[in-house]
Amino acid sequence: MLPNDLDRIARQIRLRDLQAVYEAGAGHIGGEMSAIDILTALYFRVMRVFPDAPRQPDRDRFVLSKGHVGLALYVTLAKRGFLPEDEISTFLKPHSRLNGHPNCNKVPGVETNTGPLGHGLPVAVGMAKAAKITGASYHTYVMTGDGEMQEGSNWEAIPAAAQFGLNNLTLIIDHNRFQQGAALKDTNNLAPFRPKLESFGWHVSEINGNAMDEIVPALETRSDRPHAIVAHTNKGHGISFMQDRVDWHHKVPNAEQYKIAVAELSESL
Ligand SMILES: Cc1ncc(C[n+]2csc(CCOP(=O)(O)OP(=O)(O)O)c2C)c(N)n1
Ligand SMILES: [Mg+2]
Repeated sequence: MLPNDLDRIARQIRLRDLQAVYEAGAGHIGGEMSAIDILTALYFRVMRVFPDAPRQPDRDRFVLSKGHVGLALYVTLAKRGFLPEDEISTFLKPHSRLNGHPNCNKVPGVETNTGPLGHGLPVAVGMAKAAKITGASYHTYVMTGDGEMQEGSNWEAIPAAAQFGLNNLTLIIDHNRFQQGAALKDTNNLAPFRPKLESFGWHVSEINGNAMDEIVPALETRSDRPHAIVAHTNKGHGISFMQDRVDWHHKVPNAEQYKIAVAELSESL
């Protein structure tokens, strides 16, 4: 799939995500918009996945460690054929499989439960290590938030991955510069990430995480070490009035804002 096609799919996923947040009256729209280009590249270009056989042993693994944006993953999985697209309208409804945070026992294609920040990377290290032990050929990808990197558990997993020589592991940090209620720089500012990751023995790439022509080659990069992609993104990317505004971490658009956002995202579908 070419970058232009991927961009079109990402816009469609953004639009469906926005609609679902509006209808459900809840969601984490800012961090969903920042992550969707990377999710699109993973599921529509880079990863080996089997929507009709989601547990196929050779499948590549993806762990959405920033589980609060589970909706973005559901929309991506639905578009890729893992679940019916019309199921998205059940998001957050009683008895729906599509909870606020992803549940691997309910949703096909979800590899592990996430939501409590700081757990996805340690789990992904385990998945990659398991592949080394068994000789399996799958690659493991994991996405964390930049605020999430403040969780100490990540900084135990990072040197372990280097020690184990996990060249079958790719960490993507969605570096949108905001966490919940504050900018990263005004709290425990871990940026810049690159020197810290390099000092732990990782191979590091730094990209525009909302530009398909940078995302795809970075995700396809392989080295002899675990690979971290510091993806510079915009929280709320694609919707002008949400971009880089701290309050859009989990605010829900009103009717007027919704109309504007739909118009912006529909522009070049
Ligand atoms: C352990 C833990 N503490 C707090 C929360 C509540 N919480 C949900 S999202 C969030 C902010 C995360 O910021 P970041 O990782 O930068 O995510 P993004 O900007 O991509 O939405 C917080 C504190 C949580 N889910 N888990
Ligand atoms: Mg963030």
